[in-house]
Amino acid sequence: MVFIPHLVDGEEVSSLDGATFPSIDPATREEHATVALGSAADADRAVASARRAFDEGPWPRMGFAERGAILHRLADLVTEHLDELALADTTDMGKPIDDSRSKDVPRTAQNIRFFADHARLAHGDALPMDTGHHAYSRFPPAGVVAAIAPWNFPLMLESWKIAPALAWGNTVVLKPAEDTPCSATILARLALEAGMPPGVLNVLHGYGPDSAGAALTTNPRVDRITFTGESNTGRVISEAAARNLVPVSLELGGKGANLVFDDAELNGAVDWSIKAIFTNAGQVCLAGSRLYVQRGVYDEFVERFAAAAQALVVGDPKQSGTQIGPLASETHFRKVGSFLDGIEQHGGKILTGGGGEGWTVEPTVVVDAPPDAPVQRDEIFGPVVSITPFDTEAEAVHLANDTRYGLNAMVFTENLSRAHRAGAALRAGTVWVNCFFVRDLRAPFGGMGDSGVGREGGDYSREFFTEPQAVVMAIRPDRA
Ligand code: TXE
Repeated sequence: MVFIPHLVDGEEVSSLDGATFPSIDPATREEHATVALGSAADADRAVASARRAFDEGPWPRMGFAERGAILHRLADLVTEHLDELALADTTDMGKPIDDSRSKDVPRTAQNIRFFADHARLAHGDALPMDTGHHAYSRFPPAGVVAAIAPWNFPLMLESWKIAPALAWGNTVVLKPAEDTPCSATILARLALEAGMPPGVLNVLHGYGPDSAGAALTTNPRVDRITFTGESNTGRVISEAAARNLVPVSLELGGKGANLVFDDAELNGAVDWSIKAIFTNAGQVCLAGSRLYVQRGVYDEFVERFAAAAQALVVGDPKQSGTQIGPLASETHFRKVGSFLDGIEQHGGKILTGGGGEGWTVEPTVVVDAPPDAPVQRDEIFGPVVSITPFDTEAEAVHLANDTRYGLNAMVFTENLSRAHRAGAALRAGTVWVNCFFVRDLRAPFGGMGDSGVGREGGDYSREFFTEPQAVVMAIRPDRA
């Protein structure tokens, strides 16, 4: 059995009390690794290491080019270890291996490179003042960052947090989700190999509430908390952060609305809508789980969409060609199952799917669900979509905005004015028109309402991971 240690101050270590927990492969439902189970004392040790590396170590004092070179070497190593990293995430949480290989790991390397370059090339304000002064801005690092990560895109989302934090000169304690510990430890080993000084990137394994995760959020020596996960967890973390007056960035759940108008190019709309809900078995905060289709194309769209859903390859996630693997854990499988059990009782009709073997749920298409049914309101985080017809643009926008979430929305139309109009009326952090999932890493990413607080990406990440400083200088008159 593989042992997955913490990584603290450049050393691979067990928990102080020797405790461990199992990591379960959801495809086999068997333990595939034994993981160090962090306690509050382990969290303190990891924060102390990051604190030392920040207060005394070379990392925050290096130039951007020097730090950037180490980050680029890390990205090179991530690419060299693509197979190992992809298999780690797939084994931990059941993501199809093709996706791990072609999306998660390459995007991890891309995140690291992007933020290394972004920090090196960024510029601030230079403000000549009328008063004989000159003001300019600086962006010193914030300090020690606690990064608490989810299990749905383990490595990719971890890199989305730690890359900007590191590029701007912070030190980090990363707590991966308990369901997906393996790739983070590999990444931290690669960071050392790339030349990152000990203590700059620490990895702490363990659970959230009353454990390692909570201990990180209450530690007064932490300067920033970045979290992705459940909305209610976000509330708890936000309260803990408020006590220490620590800025917190929360990327939480979603209930993405996907609007397909009569004039949409239907092949593309079907294709993107399938990807929007069934990628990663729907375990995506951005999932397009509420599909609204204009009446004129409703019947044809539903028929083609259901056929495409049935054609997806469900099976062994380690097998190339599989498009839908098992859900990430037994707990999550049971949660999705309880939503499925309630669909018909709440007035919905399952057109296709609903079953599955082991912890797998087949792509499930629901119609006729009333607006207040749980399938329309709650984040299921599984391969389950509800389709609802609409008549007018105003009605579609109203339905889309009738949610406590506000992470993302999609619009499929060939009408340029409608695309802009509807896009502007949608309360969502990201609006995709005739596409899905496409990202420019400079753009703001985040949500409103129950979907989170703050934005990440490009300058937005800089804002969060630094302490922007104004310097005002008096320019002395020439006395000569
Ligand atoms: O999330 P949690 P879970 C949603 C999705 C899913 C649900 C539950 O709906 O079904 O959340 O997933 C750590 N202090 N999303 O239970 O509990 C925890 O250890 C500090 C949406 O996995 O939020 C893990 O590392 N840390 C989503 C991380 O928080 C705490 C991604 C996420 O766990 C903590 C994942 C605490 N009190 C789930 N409690 C998205 N937005 O993409 C937990 N943690």
